[in-house]
Parts: sequence; structure tokens; C-alpha cells
Amino acid sequence: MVLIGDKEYFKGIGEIKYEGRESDNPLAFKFYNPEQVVAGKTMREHFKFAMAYWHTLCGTGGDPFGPGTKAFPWSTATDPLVAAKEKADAAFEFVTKMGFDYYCFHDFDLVDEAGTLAESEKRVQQTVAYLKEKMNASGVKLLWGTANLFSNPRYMNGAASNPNFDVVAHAGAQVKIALDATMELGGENYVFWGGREGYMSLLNTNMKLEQDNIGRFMRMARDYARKNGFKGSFFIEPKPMEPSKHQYDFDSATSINFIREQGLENDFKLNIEVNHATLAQHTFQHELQVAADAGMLGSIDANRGDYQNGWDTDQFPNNFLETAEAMLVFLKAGGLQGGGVNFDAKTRRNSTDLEDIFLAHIGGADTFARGLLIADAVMQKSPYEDLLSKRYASFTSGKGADFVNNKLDLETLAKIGMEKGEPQTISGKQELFENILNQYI
Ligand code: XLS
Ligand code: NI
Ligand code: NI
Repeated sequence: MVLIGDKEYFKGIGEIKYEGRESDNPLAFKFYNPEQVVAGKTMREHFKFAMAYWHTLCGTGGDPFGPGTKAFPWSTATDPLVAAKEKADAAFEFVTKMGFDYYCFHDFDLVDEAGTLAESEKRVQQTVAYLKEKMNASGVKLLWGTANLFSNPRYMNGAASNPNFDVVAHAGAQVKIALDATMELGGENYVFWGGREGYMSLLNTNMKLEQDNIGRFMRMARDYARKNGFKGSFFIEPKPMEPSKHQYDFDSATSINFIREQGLENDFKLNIEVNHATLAQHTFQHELQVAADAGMLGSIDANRGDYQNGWDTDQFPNNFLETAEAMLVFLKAGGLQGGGVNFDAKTRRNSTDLEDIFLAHIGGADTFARGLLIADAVMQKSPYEDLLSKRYASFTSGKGADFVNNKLDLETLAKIGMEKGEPQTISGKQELFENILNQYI
């Protein structure tokens, strides 16, 4: 159901429907067919697509070389609460027209931060009350909430990792407000992205204390939320750098170690972002695999980087070959644990039509859908799974099975090695695996 406030912001655009790949309608899905069942679930259930409030409604395209270029017709009012309502109207009009079920926000995406924490809290609460009405009327849900602990200059030296306790406490107040908002709206998860939780120079940094403080901070947030009935997951969103020179949540492996070291493993999982993976010199699928293997594949921030540029360009996904590889990991892991696919992506600075926001999300959803269809076909119809298990067949019986079952010691292993002599040369067949993937596109 399309829900339009007093004012329609995206005029001339109706509900986006699936029309299939033969359709030439740019405002239709070619591959994302929400009700189509793939590997036992509808695409809608697999993905739980979400709109990111910050990019879609707040990001007018400013960059270090120039101001914003996009004249958004919402949040033009000078009263911050009126502006917040306009933004919420635009948000729900967009999400419902896209046929998505979810959105995500930072506290101060919803409404501008005020001069004091108390005033900010009031503003967030009032905006949350309005959002609640819109959610009830539309059925749209909150995938996750988070606090912006990186934009305000007070956080220039970090938030939970700040060397000044007063800043840590301020961040604590903000997280409490954001958690309250998330819980009030029935948010399914809560995210920590460590914007400036890292360092610019190791020379002035006590790394151990900073990391332990982040751990303490997260345990407090968890305990508070659990005490107040929050049943969802907490996610850490790894990123290696930007804005900090080095961020503590560098990549999946680093973040998983942190989660375990800090005793957070029962409550925390990961939110993997494509462009953050590539900034860490990994592929997206690598990051998903590491998270899945630890039982911590929670959620996805969908976007893409640029192969020629080394920063977080947050472009909409459009490479279905890469997405197909990622969807193989996704399907084999049994999907996401509690999370969904949030489009943490923005239209380019020179894409200034409101329609462009729709085109971008349509392309992103289609890229994931197409990737899923390819991955499912590879799993169902091709010899891929077979080839993969054959590659490891030596561990399923005999001494290999004893090894896997921890029944061998080094002496026995060495004896087997001596007896067997030089092992056979066995091809890794990489090109065959690659060809199979291509064949199902
Ligand atoms: C920035 C992050 C951010 C988080 C939410 O690079 O992706 O947008 O997803 O704080
Ligand atoms: Ni990002
Ligand atoms: Ni993100």
C-alpha cells in the first residue's frame, strides 16, 4: 500500500512492480520479484531490503570540493520538528512506493541534533512518535537503528574510544537515546559502526585502553537493552579506515576477535558492507564467509566501491557476477541472522533528479535478485557442490577422517606421511569453477 502524506514528494512515480527482464520500463524491477520463491523463501524474505535514511533523505551530494547539488523538497521547514515530519513523509512515501519493508536510521538523520542532550532526546522522542504512526499505517518495519557518534566535532577523537571520559559519557547518553528510539519502534537490530573509533596516529594513542573502553561501552549498551526487553541482535559494522586512518573494527576477522575477547559473542554479530570489504583489501564474499563461519553473518550494507578509487564511494550495487559469488556464500550460510540488506548507498553527486533515487534502488535490488537466482541455479543444477565436496573427499574416510575427528597425533600423522610418499598432483580446477558460475548467468 502506498502511503502518501499531505504532500506527495515523488510525483509521477507509482508503486514499483516486477515486470521481468523483457520490460523496458526503467521504473520496474527486472529480476527482483518479491513473491518469487528461491531456495525455500521468497525474495522479500531473503533480502529484507531497507532504505538508509541518511543517504536517501539527508545526503544532498556535498563532497570535500563543493556543496550539495540536490534540492530535496522535504525538510525545508525551519522548525526542526516540522522538517523531521516532512522527511518522515518522504521516507515512507519512498519505501512504500519501492515495495520495501524496512528502513534504517541514525538518531540525527531523523531530526536535527539540538543544543543539549535533553532537548535532542525530546526531539527524537517526538519524531519517533510520528514514525510509529507511519509504521503502523504502512506495515514498514525498522531493520536497525544506530547513533551518529562521528559527525559532531566533539567526537573528533572518537566516541567510546575517546581519551576524555566526558566524551565517552556523552556518547553513552546518545546511545541510550538511540536504543530507546529503536526499541520504541520495534527495531529488529541495533548497529555500531565505529566511525572514529580508531586512531589518526599511534603516537598519541593508548590502543589497549581505547579498545577495552569500547568493549565496556558495548556491554553496557547490551545490558541496558536486554534489561528493557530488546530481543534483537547487535551488529558491529567492520571498516578498516575512513574517517580514521585506522579503525579498530578493521574487517570481519578482527571484529569477531574483538566480539569474543570482550564477551559479546552471545549478542553481537556482523553487518558486512561491500565497500568496506574492498577498502580492507578483501572481497565482499570473503567478509561474508568469515562472518558465516563464525555464526555471525547478521546483516548486509549493500553498495559498491570503485576499482580505480580507494575510498568509500557508496555506489549502488550493479555487478551481478560479484553479487552471485556473494549469494553463494549467503545461500550456503542459510541467509542472514536477523538482519537484511540495507542500501547504504547514494546516487552520484550529479544525479540530481528525484527519480534517480528510485532507479538506483531498483538497480540495487535487481543486482541482488539476479545474484541470488544465479547462485541458486549453480547450487541446484550445476556440478559445483559436487566438485567442491570431491575436493575435500580425502577427509571423509580413512585416516583423513581420523585427522578431522582429532584422533591423530603428530607421530601418527608423520608416519602416514612417510608411508604414503610423494602426494599425487591434484588440480584446483579454478577455471572450471569460474566457468560454471559464468554458465549460469
Ligand atoms: C559508513 C558506514 C555507516 C554505517 C552506519 O561508512 O557505512 O553509514 O552503516 O553508521
Ligand atoms: Ni560505509
Ligand atoms: Ni554502512
